[in-house]
Amino acid sequence: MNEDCIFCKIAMGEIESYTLYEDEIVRAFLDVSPVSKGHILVVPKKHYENIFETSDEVLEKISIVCKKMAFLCRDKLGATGVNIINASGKDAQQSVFHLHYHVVARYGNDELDLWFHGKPDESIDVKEVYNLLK
Ligand code: DGP
Repeated sequence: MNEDCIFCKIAMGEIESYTLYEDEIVRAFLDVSPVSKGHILVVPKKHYENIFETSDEVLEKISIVCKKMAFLCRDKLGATGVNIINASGKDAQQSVFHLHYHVVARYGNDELDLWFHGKPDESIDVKEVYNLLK
C-alpha cells in the first residue's frame, strides 16, 4: 500500500466509498465526480501505478469486474451502452496514479463525447506505424 495514494486508502476501506463490488483483489466504487448516471471506478487493491506495472492476473480480474459493472449499469440503471476507459500515464491524462478503469454508463442522446471517431490525424502513416510496432 502507498500511504500517499487516495485509491489505496479507498481500496483497503480506510476511506469510505460507494462500493458496488469487492473481493480480495479488486474494488469497484462510484466515481466522486461522475460524468454520467453510473460512473464506476474499478481498481486493484494492491498499488500499481498504471497498466505498464500491473500483472496479467490482476488485469484479467479487473476486466471481469468491469463486465460485472457494465451489466449493473444496464440492468439496474437502464444504460444502453458503456464506455470502459483507462488512462495510463500523465500524457494519457491519468490524474490518480493508482491503476483504475472507468466504467461509464451511456444512454441514448446523452450528449457525452467519450470517443474519438471523426478526429483522425491524417499525417500518420499507418503502415509506417505497423512496421515500428510489429
Ligand atoms: P483519471 O483522470 O482517469 O486518473 O480519473 C480519476 C478519477 O478519480 C476522476 O474521475 C475522479 C475520481 N476520484 C478522484 N478522487 C476520488 C475520490 O477520493 N473518491 C472517488 N470515489 N473518486 C475519486
